Amino acid sequence: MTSTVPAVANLNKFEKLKAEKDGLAVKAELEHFAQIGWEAMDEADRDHRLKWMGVFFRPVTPGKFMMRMRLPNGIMTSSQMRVLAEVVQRYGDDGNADITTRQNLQLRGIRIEDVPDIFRRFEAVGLTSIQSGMDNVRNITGSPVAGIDADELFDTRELIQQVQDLITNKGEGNPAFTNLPRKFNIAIAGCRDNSVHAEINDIAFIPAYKDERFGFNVLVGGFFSGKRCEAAVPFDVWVAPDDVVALCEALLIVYREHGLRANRQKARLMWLIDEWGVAKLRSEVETQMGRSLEPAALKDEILWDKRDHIGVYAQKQPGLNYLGLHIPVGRLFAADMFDLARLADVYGSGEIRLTVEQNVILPNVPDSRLEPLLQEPLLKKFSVAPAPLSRSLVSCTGSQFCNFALIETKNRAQALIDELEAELDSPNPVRIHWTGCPNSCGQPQVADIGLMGTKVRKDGKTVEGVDIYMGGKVGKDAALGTCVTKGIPCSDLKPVLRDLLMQHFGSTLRQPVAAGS
Ligand code: SRM
Ligand code: SF4
Repeated sequence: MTSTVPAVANLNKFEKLKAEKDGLAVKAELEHFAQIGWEAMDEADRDHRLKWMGVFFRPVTPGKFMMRMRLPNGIMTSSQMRVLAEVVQRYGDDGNADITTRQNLQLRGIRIEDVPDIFRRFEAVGLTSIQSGMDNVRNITGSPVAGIDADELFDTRELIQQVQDLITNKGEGNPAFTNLPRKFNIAIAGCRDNSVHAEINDIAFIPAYKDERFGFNVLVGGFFSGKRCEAAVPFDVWVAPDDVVALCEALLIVYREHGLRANRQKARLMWLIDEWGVAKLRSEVETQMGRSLEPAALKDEILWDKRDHIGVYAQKQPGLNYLGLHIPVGRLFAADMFDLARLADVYGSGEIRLTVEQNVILPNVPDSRLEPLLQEPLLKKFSVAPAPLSRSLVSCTGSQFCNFALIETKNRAQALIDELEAELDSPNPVRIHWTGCPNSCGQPQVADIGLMGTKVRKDGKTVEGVDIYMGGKVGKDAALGTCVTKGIPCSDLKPVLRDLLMQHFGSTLRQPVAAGS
């Protein structure tokens, strides 16, 4: 197949960087980087190519890198969690781990001199962070209760592992997929509640039956960016589970060869769909696969509202339960991580799962172990029954660690929700998502109330503020929310949110609020 990569002179900065040296090449240089230290490293290697190994230079905390894992389907073992805890523990106050909106973990405080040793520890327990940043496929999301949900239609775990193995060559790195035009998101849903936010992925598989055969209808092109946000569109394709890996491979090859590369702002798959139309994309994928694909099933099986899995639930295996623990804004410290690993071992099967709402699930807890587990001190901090507004709070990283951020998010989000929780009785959870800039990592467009960081003028000064999004619908008939109000200074936000919660979500005041508060 002929590549349509433009001539070097027309390449944007990142295409030039990749043409000069593939990102994955730094894998062989990690010992050298560890010896010379971050300040002596070539800047392109340090600031960009290291992301192919999942190691992110943080201009906000120079010398303290972030490491983004790959946890297919958001599932890990207690041994893996312990290794990650040991990694962040050595960095004291600088070390922590955030659960991400892709069912994944990001570690903080990492020193370049430790990276080779960290990778050796990862390998020993089957962890990888490879190809988790830049122009690679991100963590592949799946139903967080795969294999344990009585109502599931398909257990997504093995399939997601197979797709990850293809893309990463079983964690070794796969040069075939390290030079995509841009990032690429894949999600596979096996349940009825669209637990993966299928509509915001470049390719998503949603359950659908055809002539009583189980398979997936396919959506393509969903994405958020600072410039444009689009829900995925139907690909008019149905595939049996056995064809999912081959379809992902073919689509990635077509995208790699034909995706637009001149302008990085217009390089995601949807921009190619704009140029080609869905029918041409499908026919190119069919050519790549060497066979035709079946048209989509007439209906899919996403029939429910989205569940958040917080609480205690019986599994499909009689006598076993899973517990969804609420992790405030997804932030974990080393002590929490060790404790979660211990709880998984003592009460469950040593397995820990993560959700796209940045929470934790402990599966396989026998009925007889439920009571003692619920009495564990960690469950005071990570509750199975959190207050309704905290329960559904999601936040991206924000300015504490992210240099794109226009505002601080996580700490502010939690503090504000605690204050609102004290003032309001709220009958139901309200999904409030904070994101520090228009890149939308915190997915404000899928929220009941989305808050997107911006800069605003107040009293003659530039201050941190938000644009407010509303109307995001998840689960069945998912739809993106839209911006309803622009430029609210964060210092003025509390009464605005309070009013929204009272007007639209049935919250009531516990007692009258003093004017101006
Ligand atoms: Fe994101 C870039 C954090 C999910 C859209 N994202 C970044 C960077 C790497 C920017 C940077 O280098 O500082 C952020 C790292 C900050 C840090 O230190 O933590 C960052 N994104 C995150 C995470 C950690 C947010 C969170 O707190 O959960 C999520 C990590 C997921 C993972 O495990 O891989 C995260 N990012 C998302 C999502 C949500 C999703 O995938 O469902 C989106 C929108 C969906 C999408 O991509 O279509 C998202 N991130 C972006 C974009 C805009 C992409 C674009 O096409 O323009 C950027 C900027 C870029 O890539 O140039 C970005
Ligand atoms: Fe950083 Fe912006 Fe993404 Fe938040 S939304 S993590 S501020 S890039």
